[in-house]
Amino acid sequence: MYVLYGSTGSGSASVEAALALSGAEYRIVQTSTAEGKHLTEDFKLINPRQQVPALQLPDSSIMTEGSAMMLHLADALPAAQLAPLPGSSARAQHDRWLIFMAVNIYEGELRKGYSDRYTDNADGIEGVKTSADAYVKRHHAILEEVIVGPFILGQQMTMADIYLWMLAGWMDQEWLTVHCPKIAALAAAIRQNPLVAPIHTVHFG
Ligand SMILES: N[C@@H](CCC(=O)N[C@@H](CS)C(=O)NCC(=O)O)C(=O)O
Repeated sequence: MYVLYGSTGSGSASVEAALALSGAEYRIVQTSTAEGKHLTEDFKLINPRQQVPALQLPDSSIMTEGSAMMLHLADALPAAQLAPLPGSSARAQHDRWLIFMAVNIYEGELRKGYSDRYTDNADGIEGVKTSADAYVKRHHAILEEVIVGPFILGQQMTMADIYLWMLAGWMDQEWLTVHCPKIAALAAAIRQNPLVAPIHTVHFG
């Protein structure tokens, strides 16, 4: 049994969808960041960084970093075929774009959401937010150009696409539809998957 420590609308959404689509047995431990549930001493033992998602594996070990969870689940539950074979060129491209999203887009979203953490000067907070917004959009635009369609690598939906569905959920939907129609269509297709639809509603309404 997998145990996912997650919070509504957070980075745990993609891991929850990946678990559901992989047919894994899992349960969610609600760790609402809005209510400060991640700031307890107990949760610090689970993730010293005090962030969600955190994932307990069936052997009781715990991992953090959502993008690493997506890669791990692809390999641990290969029957779901949510990533190209390890070692293949297609897998290299898959991992490349998944990490691209984690270190650029997700990180940029954190600068938007927690702008005060990125400056010592209260007057600088708004600037952090607006530059992060432009940064996130620039990286969505880069991704838009490389999407083969309908999914990032072509016909097969992968963990990278599930991760992108989550990132797309955090975007201004009007901007996304106008500037990144391939991302908007990919996210809509994943949202309509019967296993993802209820998860989408919980996280994005
Ligand atoms: N690098 C981590 C980032 C995780 C992260 O920033 N999670 C946010 C929610 S999306 C969080 O827990 N925020 C609460 C806080 O930092 O106080 C990952 O990719 O999993």
